[in-house]
Amino acid sequence: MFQVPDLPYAFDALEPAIDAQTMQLHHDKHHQTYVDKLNAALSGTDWANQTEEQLLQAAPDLPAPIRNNLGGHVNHSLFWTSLQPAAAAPADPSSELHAAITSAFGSTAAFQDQFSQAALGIFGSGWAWLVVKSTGELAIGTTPNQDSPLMRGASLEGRPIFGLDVWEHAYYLKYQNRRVDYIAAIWQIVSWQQLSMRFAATA
Ligand code: MN3
Repeated sequence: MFQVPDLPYAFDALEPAIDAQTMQLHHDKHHQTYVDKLNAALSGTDWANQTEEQLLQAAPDLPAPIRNNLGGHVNHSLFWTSLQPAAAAPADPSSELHAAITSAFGSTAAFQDQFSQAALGIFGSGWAWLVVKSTGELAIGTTPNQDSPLMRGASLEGRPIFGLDVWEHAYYLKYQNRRVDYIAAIWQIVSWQQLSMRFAATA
């Protein structure tokens, strides 16, 4: 049985970038629903005894209700820990991640601009990602719906360093149609510490 992880901070900890009501609904309702539906879809099937890693590898063969809700669970679990209260620095990537970002995109500011443009350009619901490809290079990309870069055969495959939820439920209460403002605010609450730890783990 999969479970929703606790948030590592209070619902209002990401204010004003993300409001408390959005965080509560997003975590307690949306994420919980993905987990409930995932567990229900797995129940009584041959997939029920598989680990998360095994299921992600089996993604092309999974029934849609398992695949979609698995992605919802995996993506949101990564999302919560990608963020932190704005006051809880460090506000910069590690020297290793900084060097890799500079090599791949030119500068941290250029990375943020390219990532923001990718997130802004998603048509409908999906996620924007910074991943480490199998070649070891950093790349920016997007996935539709709840597809995860960890899923074999996904349109973007790699080890996720940062994922941004650009479904409307992630921002609509506060930002309505202004996705651009939501994306801009995210950079105030990105946990560079977490992103740097994930990057170090891919080395
Ligand atoms: Mn979401």
